[in-house]
Amino acid sequence: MNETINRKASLAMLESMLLIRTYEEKAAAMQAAGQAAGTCTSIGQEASAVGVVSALSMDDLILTNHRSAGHLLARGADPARLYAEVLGKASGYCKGKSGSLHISVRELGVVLTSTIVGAELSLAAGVALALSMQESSAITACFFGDGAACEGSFHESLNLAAVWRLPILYVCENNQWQAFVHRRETMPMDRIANWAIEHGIETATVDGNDVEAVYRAAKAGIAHIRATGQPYFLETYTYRVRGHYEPDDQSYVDKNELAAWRTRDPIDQLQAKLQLSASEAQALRDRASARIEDAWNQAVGAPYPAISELTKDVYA
Ligand SMILES: Cc1ncc(C[n+]2csc(CCOP(=O)(O)OP(=O)(O)O)c2C)c(N)n1
Ligand SMILES: [Mg+2]
Repeated sequence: MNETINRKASLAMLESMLLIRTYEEKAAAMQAAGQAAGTCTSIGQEASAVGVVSALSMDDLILTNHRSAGHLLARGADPARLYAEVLGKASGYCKGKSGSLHISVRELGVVLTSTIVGAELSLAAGVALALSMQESSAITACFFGDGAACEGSFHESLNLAAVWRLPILYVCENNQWQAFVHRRETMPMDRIANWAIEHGIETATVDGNDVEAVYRAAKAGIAHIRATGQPYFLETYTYRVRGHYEPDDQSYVDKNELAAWRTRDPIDQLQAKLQLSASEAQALRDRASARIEDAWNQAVGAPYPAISELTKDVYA
């Protein structure tokens, strides 16, 4: 299947990537200025989030990991409510109680953000099983990293999904880094999809910096899930351009490798492909900046939760 993408759809994906980039750059800048807590950005990986999320239906469910802002914004999350969550404000999606690392947004079908590396994989199997038992046609998209693929829960989840025929779109964002350790040091091969093949799961590895290629591959994977009732494994091959979290001086990073990947920036590449004029491109960037500035100001001006909220929404 080779899904055609019209110019309007490509422009929408470009705008979505720009919004994510601007949101995360602002979050990092505010951390550096001492005005926000540390955060994990997905700068350089925006095409993976936008390509996959654009291919999903709104009734499909999403589970994600600590690098989740791109997935949330691509799904339509309000950046003001995301910033409010990071700042601990009452208007945050989880009333300011989750920060960026545990956020869930029920109305957007984002079931959870897992900070336990690999936990989203085992939970995705349960979520997909629940959908199957409800005879829902929705699928479960599970985003995780190459580091999570080194956890035992990765193989447990893939095995169960294959044996129980669970409608899961596994999205492995292979960004070459696992905190401060390069992927080369933790696994013997380059393509994580090879492990999924051994579990009897159909796979594709796609250029994770090409949003149109990611979108097409995700559409094909989703069609496979719907046609066969089997899981599908999509590996988006990409690179984490900033540090593991903010702040991170990246002193451990190979400068040549980083420079080579910077030339493959997903936003620059799509902008060039669409042959936008300098003023058209600037207008898109200005629009993203204005929206993010407004979102930040809204979040800063929002009230903190009342003291009486302190013991609500907690287990003990
Ligand atoms: C079970 C567990 N072990 C270790 C950590 C610390 N930790 C947080 S993120 C991370 C790296 C995860 O790498 P990857 O899955 O590739 O995701 P990425 O950060 O590259 O997006 C580690 C080791 C954790 N949160 N949970
Ligand atoms: Mg990684």
